[in-house]
Amino acid sequence: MSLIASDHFRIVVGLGKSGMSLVRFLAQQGVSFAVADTRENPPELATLRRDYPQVEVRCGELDVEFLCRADELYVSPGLALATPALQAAAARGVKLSGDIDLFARNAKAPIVAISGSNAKSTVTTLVGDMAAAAGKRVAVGGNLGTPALDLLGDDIELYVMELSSFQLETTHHLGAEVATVLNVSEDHMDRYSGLPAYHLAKHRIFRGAKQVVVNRQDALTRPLMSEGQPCWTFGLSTPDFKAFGLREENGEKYLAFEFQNLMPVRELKVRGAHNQANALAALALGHAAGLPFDAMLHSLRNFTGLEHRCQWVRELDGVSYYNDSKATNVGAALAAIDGLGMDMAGKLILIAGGDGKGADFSGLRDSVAQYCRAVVLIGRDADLIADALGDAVPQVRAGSLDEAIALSRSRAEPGDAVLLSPACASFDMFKNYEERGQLFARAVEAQA
Ligand code: UMA
Ligand code: ADP
Repeated sequence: MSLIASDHFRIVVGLGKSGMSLVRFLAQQGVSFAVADTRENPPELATLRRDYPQVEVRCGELDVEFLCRADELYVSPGLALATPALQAAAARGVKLSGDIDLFARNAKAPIVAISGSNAKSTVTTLVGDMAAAAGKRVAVGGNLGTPALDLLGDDIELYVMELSSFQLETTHHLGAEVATVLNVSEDHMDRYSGLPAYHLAKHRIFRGAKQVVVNRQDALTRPLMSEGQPCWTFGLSTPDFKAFGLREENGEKYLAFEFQNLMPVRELKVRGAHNQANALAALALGHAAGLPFDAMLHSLRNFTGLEHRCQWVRELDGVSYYNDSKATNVGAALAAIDGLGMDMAGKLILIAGGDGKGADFSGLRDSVAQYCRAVVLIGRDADLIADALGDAVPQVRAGSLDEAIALSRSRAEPGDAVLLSPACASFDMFKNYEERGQLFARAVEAQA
């Protein structure tokens, strides 16, 4: 049975991946709707015209009168709710909602919901792997790849969802079996008025959650209003009741739950303290969702990490090269600098810079001073980073990734590592972070 009223008229605003999944879903439900997009030629326009020629589409500047024909607007995550036409429609009583609300209303299996400024994709993938290893029919997606509505299926036993703050802004009720905000640090400050607004958006993930998972090392991950649900925690400290953490015994460090050691940390294939925290977060979420430890530990032992996240590329002249192109904000770059820095004898040559999205880079200074030999700056906001780092370590500018690699190579000493961890989005120089990471890896591999 459909959980969507058939006498209402809706407009899907945005015709990218989310918008197209909404179109498919609404058409299948047999409800009436139209589509709008601020772009003249949105990515899915040809598909819509081919598969749903009867659906009305308006491209270009949003028309408030048109939007007000709807009872409800399903707004794509890429479009800010502050967009004046959306606000004008809302002021006239039109409900603003999104694909995740519809997904939550129609999902019949428990949902593991994962947000956070960083590590969402890594932890979501891990929990998905764990559920599959436990023999569950699991659907994994959301901000990570497949749009939520495309995942719905009667045979699914568990949904593991990565949710961005953009998707959560339009989510009124999620009702997850277990929800977490893995960490909170500044990101997308070009879209939010400040950290409090971004934090509030992320915390909508806890609405209706039956259980929560909290990061002991980040107070901003605690639900603002606890509804008295069971609360599991993770962190790098020694765990206590209902907690996952690290315990050291006879010189060996273990991933541990309460007073039980689960597996030695050295059996993880991913590097750095931040990845140990990610493994613990995944264990906590999986445990709350009822997954058995043997299947979860099997997945952890086999997990080699996702592309562009602190990914080892090669060794050259005794220097390791890491591609962390996915570090599009300061928190992610800090995790990589600290995580790798404290794990190695040598120093880091950091390649950073790009589109800073209005971030404050001063948080990088202490870690750069502690772990880096030099910093090579690229991209539009290189000057902002240079000012924030001051005289922490020597800095040089590069006009391209190739030049950045050459400059890094000339400064690195055996035992060092060159780390591309930009702390910025890539759009000023590249199509996306994947292209930036691929070009870096290719150029590093081509070095003779
Ligand atoms: N746009 C317009 N006008 C519109 C609608 C969108 O100009 O009317 C622009 C937006 O400004 C944006 C771009 O189009 O730059 C894409 O927006 P979209 O809402 O159409 O995006 P989708 O294709 O639906 O993809 C979205 C997520 N994208 C964003 O949130 C920007 C994808 O996450 C997600 O995988 C997909 O839904 C399926 O759920 C990507 C992302 O970058 C990976 N997410 C951000 C991040 O991880 O930092 C939040
Ligand atoms: P997201 O989906 O939230 O962007 P990813 O798993 O793709 O997260 O990782 C994004 C970036 O965050 C990577 O550059 C990675 O090195 C960094 N990162 C990974 N784990 C952590 C962590 N626990 N805390 C902070 N940053 C992290």
